[in-house]
Amino acid sequence: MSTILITGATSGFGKAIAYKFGSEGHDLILTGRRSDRLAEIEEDLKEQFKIEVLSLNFDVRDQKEVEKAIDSIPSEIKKEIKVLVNNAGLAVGRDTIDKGIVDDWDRMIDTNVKGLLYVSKELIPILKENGDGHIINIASTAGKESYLSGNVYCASKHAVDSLSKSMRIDLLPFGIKVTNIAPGLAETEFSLVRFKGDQEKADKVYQGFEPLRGEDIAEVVFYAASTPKHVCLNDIVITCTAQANSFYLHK
Ligand code: NDP
Ligand code: 8X3
Repeated sequence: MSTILITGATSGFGKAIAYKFGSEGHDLILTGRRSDRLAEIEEDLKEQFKIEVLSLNFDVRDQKEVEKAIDSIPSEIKKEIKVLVNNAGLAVGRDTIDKGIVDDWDRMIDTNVKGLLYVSKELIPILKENGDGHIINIASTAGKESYLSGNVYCASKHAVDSLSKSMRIDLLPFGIKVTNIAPGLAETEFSLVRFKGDQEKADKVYQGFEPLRGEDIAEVVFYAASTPKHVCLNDIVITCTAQANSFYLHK
């Protein structure tokens, strides 16, 4: 059983992915900024599944912190890491570009693009060394089509889509698989974060249809990580049945 490192494991997709891999007996390295949540999830996973769980509490936007955290992983754990799930990310705000807030833009670009790069930079040498590595990037349907007032979030996810393609090419000589997963609307804390804590606004996003859940994404991530050594799922778009793409949602 290999060890899986999941960024943004304190809620939503990341948490669901942790429980899925944990239930299948994999050891885990979980990351996030909310240390109380990390500790709670770590304890529960250990108790339920009798697996090893290491929590790393850092902000993916801080390159030095990322470096320090990954460096702190004990070597006996490091050598078991085969899968990196780059999941940490967020949308902040839903303004048209002319009304955009610079701090929102920075948070999205720094987290979704630069954070993903910083974590990957630290993990790639480990995956190279260990062999049979796999990077799974959580992109979005927002990275396939830009929608009204999605501007910088959509751009950041287009960047993830593009980085997945580039990583797959650059890492070919090392046998590292790269899978891009692009989910559509899913009910997590995503909209609560996007609307800066406005629960009513967040809830409205998912009214009138059945959105995806974290568990749906976890199943897909697990499937992608379970294909034979010679098979790489490159790009997976997953929406709820009520959604066709960024533009068409049947309520
Ligand atoms: P959540 O808000 O539920 O989870 C986001 C996770 O990312 C949290 O664990 C959060 O942890 C972590 N995170 C955010 N910023 C940072 C940071 N600076 N440093 C470290 N960790 C961070 O949302 P989702 O589960 O929905 O989102 C997960 C990913 O899926 C994101 O990349 C999102 O863009 C993408 N996505 C979401 C969709 C949706 O509709 N929900 C659809 C398509 C893609 P903490 O706050 O503790 O740091
Ligand atoms: C999240 C899905 O459509 O809200 O990436 O941008 S969407």
